[in-house]
Amino acid sequence: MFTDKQSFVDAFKERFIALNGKSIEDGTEQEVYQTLATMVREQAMPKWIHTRDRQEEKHSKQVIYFSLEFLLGRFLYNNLLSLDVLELVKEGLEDLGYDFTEITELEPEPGLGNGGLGRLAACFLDSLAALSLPGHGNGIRYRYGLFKQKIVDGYQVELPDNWLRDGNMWETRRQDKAVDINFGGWIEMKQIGDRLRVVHHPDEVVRAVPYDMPIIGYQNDVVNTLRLWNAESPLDDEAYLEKTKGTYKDLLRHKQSIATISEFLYPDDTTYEGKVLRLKQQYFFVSAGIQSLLASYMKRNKSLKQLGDHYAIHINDTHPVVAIPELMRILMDEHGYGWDEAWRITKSVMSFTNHTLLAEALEKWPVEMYQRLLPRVYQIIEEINRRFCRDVLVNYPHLESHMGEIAIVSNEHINMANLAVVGSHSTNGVAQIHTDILKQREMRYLYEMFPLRFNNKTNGITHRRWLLKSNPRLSDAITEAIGPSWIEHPNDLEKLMGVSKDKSFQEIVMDVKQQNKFDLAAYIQEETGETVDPHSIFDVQVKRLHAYKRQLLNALHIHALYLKIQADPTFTMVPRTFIFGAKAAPGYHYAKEIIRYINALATLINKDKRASQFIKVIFLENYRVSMAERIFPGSDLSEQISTASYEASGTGNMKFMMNGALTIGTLDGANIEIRDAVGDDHIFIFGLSPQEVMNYKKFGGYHAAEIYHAHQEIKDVVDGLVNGTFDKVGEYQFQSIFDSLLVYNDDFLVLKDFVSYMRAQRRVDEVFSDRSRWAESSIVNTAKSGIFSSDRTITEYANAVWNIKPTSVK
Ligand code: GPQ
Repeated sequence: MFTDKQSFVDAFKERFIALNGKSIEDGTEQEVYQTLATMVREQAMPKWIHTRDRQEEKHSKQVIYFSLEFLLGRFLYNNLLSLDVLELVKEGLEDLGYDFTEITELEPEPGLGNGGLGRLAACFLDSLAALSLPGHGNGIRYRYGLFKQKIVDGYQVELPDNWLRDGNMWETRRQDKAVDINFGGWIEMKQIGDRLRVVHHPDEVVRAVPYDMPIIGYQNDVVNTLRLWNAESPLDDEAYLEKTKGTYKDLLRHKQSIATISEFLYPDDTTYEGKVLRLKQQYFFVSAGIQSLLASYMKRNKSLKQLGDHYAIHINDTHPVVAIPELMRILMDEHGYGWDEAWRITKSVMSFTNHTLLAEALEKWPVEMYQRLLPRVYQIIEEINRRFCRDVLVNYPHLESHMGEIAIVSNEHINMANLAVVGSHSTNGVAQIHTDILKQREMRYLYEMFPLRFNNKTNGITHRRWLLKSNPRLSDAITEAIGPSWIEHPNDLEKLMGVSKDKSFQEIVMDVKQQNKFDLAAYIQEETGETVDPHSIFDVQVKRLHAYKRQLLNALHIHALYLKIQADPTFTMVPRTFIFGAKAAPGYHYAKEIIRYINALATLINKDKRASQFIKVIFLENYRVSMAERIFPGSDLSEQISTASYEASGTGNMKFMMNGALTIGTLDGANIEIRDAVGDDHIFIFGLSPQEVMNYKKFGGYHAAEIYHAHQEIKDVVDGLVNGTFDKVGEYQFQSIFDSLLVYNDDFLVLKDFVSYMRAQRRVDEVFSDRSRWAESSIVNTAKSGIFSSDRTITEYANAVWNIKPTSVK
């Protein structure tokens, strides 16, 4: 234990020698990182045990957040901050001659998620612990996280992310808590005593071994747990050879096939992949999570009747929905409950979040695949479906004609979203508009049947990572102005409204932004070799690449500016740096073409002497959590330009806002709530409304070609995709993008919103030229961002969905 700088330095020297068998003078930075992490971990261990004891002792109800993705980012810095030893460790290490930042950056980053959905899960864990709520994560310990992106000649290339190579300093393997998971085989009904029992004869058994990671609450002594499961063989090698009479080669093949289950994260964001391996992953971590939760519950209870008073299971998107029939199975087959009782218990435990309206993301598993892999679970799904359909016919006969849409099994597929709504007590969307569309359109019939189950929980982000940690300059300026209460109560950021018009505070905030922009410019230089003007507007779009997110609209705007600069020797504008970061799913060819287009624009513009005086284009490769932490603080303008009604919520929008960037955006997802919070004067809204978009989609009436022919500026830009412009910089044409707009009629209404977007961008220039106005807007954005702290979101879930209470452990 260390409590001041000197005791830390002494302990560090001793630990260094003990761990590395050499003196600190001969140590590498990697060894310094590992020694430090070990010490921080040790500091957390007693609190971890204490938290578990207190939560058990007080019989606190707990939530287990089941998620196939946790996009965690690095821990060291945040853990030091949470344990309240950041300053002393920083100074201590510096006394020892190390660069603290460099050491923290040696930590491999657990990128166990794709984008918003996975990062939301990570923010939620942070808030649960900070609010002293008994809430833990359950997921998969992927051997490889999300791929590393390289850009080669403008093309995205994927490389494996071997994040576990040098070990994960935060995890603890808990072999004693391993459980077995059954796949395949056949089902037998057997008379045992006076009961007919279900016996499953699996043809594959996989051992799930948990690795626990501490989730340290912010200066409150709480340490919750993220439990990640690793897939292993249940037999040791000799026993396997003995049992199967196989060869050594068979053994290796068997081990490999099992390890595959926790090998890698599927790199698709918002699209659904119907692969057996993915289904295995889902059942693997869900069954393991439920078994371990029940084992711990049964230590203190005899009956499972009150399970719902002690545990909540949250289903993050449809990926863990198999939790519903799996809990039913265990209650009935292993604990002897009848259907009705098991069903009541299951519904009381389960709650579900939907994260998208995109049809291609809604999971529908082929019946045949489920039957083969999970025969008993499938029987239960069929019975849930049978009872549900009967309920519809008896009590909602007018819905019979919609049975195909609302049934759990139809067209030889299992509709996982329907199963989630029917088998849980709560279904929520992630922003008000998204929930409204779910209720009125996507799930309107289920909403009619179960109106009380539907509710909204607008997403949030942890202000501890996304402001306090990543933007120390702004954090200090805020604390200087309004005191430190906002750290515990982010709504107190609102106090900044009192100084939003104060010229001297405006100057402080503008200066902070300028310093952050210098840092970001230096980072860009390091990463890309490109020099950017730190006084230009830093206009940033960072998020997964997806057609609906419309990076294309941004790119076409840049292209249009380039053409203007070419055509008009007197042209002038406020200088801009356009910054992009985006990974595309490896099989998403169109998205990869957009990346190539952005890079082609960068090549064309950045080497053009005149154009590059006004605009520069930067594509930062391998966008990830740690890079995001560097980008938000130095951004002026936040691009949130999805086709209205397509982005369920967005969370990057909240991170920019909190860091004082102004949003240019459509009325989509949480942008609407951001607009409501800051007011129209402090945001640049453009484009079609959600209703207008939905009307075009439903009734038609949009013709991209008409717009193309009616606006010379648009025609010139779109033609530029294919007229040889890019041959000058050695890039090929962009025929597929051209075709998406004109042959396939521009699914995402890019051309429809183009003029309105251009106009909004010119308003940005105007406002930016008025330093005081911009500063005021920036302050208002930060001031109003408190409601987008995930502490607010988690408090709402805790009260209205999970019914869990803070358990103080101090
Ligand atoms: N989201 Cl379904 C993902 O990141 N991945 C997914 O597979 C699905 C949704 C996002 C969604 O697109 C954003 O609008 C949300 O802000 C985010 O989930 C968190 O709810």
